[in-house]
Amino acid sequence: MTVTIGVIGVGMIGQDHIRRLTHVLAGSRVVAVTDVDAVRTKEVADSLPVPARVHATGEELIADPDVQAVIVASWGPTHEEYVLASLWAGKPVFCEKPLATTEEACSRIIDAEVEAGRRLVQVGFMRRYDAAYRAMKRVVDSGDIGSPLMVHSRHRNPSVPEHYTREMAITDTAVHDFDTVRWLLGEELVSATVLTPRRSRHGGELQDPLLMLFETESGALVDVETSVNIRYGYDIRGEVVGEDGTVALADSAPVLVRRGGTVSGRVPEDWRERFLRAYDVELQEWVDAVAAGRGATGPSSWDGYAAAVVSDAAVEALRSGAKVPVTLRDKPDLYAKEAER
Ligand code: NAD
Ligand code: ISE
Repeated sequence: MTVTIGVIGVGMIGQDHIRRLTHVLAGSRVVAVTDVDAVRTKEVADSLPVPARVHATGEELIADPDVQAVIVASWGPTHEEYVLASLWAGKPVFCEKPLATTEEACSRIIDAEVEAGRRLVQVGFMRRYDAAYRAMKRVVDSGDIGSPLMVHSRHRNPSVPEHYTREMAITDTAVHDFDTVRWLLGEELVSATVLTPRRSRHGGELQDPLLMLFETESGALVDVETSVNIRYGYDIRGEVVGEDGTVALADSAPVLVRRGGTVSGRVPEDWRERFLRAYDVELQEWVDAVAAGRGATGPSSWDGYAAAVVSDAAVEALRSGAKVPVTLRDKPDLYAKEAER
């Protein structure tokens, strides 16, 4: 069966997902697209081997009977309305992170999915599909390094677009680290503190970098660094320190060159390069799940909600300088027995 997909938002990641669905992955076809940028939408639609239908709005695309499943890749504040509309239409929806930009909006999505009675939403936390992160989780789960005591997470971007605000270092960037740590440790974060070192001269008005500290339910400590103007490349690092050992992501350079008394290796240019294969696996597993009649797999609305609540607490901690508690609503049964991916 070929899953027919409609894509809302054809910017950077929307186009990248369309490319992989069309030229790399199996079992799906992009049949419809929409974006508030009408010129870009038409260009993207016409570039496909079988040109996609262009819709004027996301709502119109979701209502299209030829669209079996929806990808939401528009700006974060627009996600809620499209995910809710997909749920009300009973269509599986893959939503890029963040699921939505506020706790309340994520909660409304959870309520609608619970009402639908089955999982239909998958959130684009692609690190869970990265081979290195998966290997790291296997080590943690095996117990070989003992109980996790600390996690160090480094999230470095060479630069960010002009519209990027200081809160986005938390809501748009570190939100990946929040999900990764929850998934790696299998527990929730319960408090947030944010420290602000001297600003990088490359960040303009941005408070960059940030150093965040979180406590987990079991009492482990997590520190997350965001540096979003680091210039030298896109660098993602992680380490779990356990009672009996540690596990860390290895350097992501495919080869190291030794020459003239130095060792050097490539640092990825951006998220597309660093997580290329992770996005492939993520979307293929989603397509396969939809084709098999399962509405979703992997990161759920609950995961999107929990990451958003941590983001909200960290934003408050950034503004107040205080330690802020993270308080989650009760977890609906729908999400209780999720695949531990
Ligand atoms: P982008 O600005 O390149 O593209 C966003 C597109 O959405 C633009 O073309 C814009 O015109 C369109 N848009 C805005 N409002 C819309 C609306 N109401 N309806 C339809 N289209 C609308 O941004 P991007 O980098 O592609 O990011 C898009 C989303 O993907 C964001 O939520 C971002 O956080 C997420 N993202 C995730 C990853 C990841 O690693 N998983 C990487 C990049 C971006
Ligand atoms: C971007 O939206 C992503 O999701 C990337 O993975 C992240 O590294 C970057 O900071 C975000 O802006």
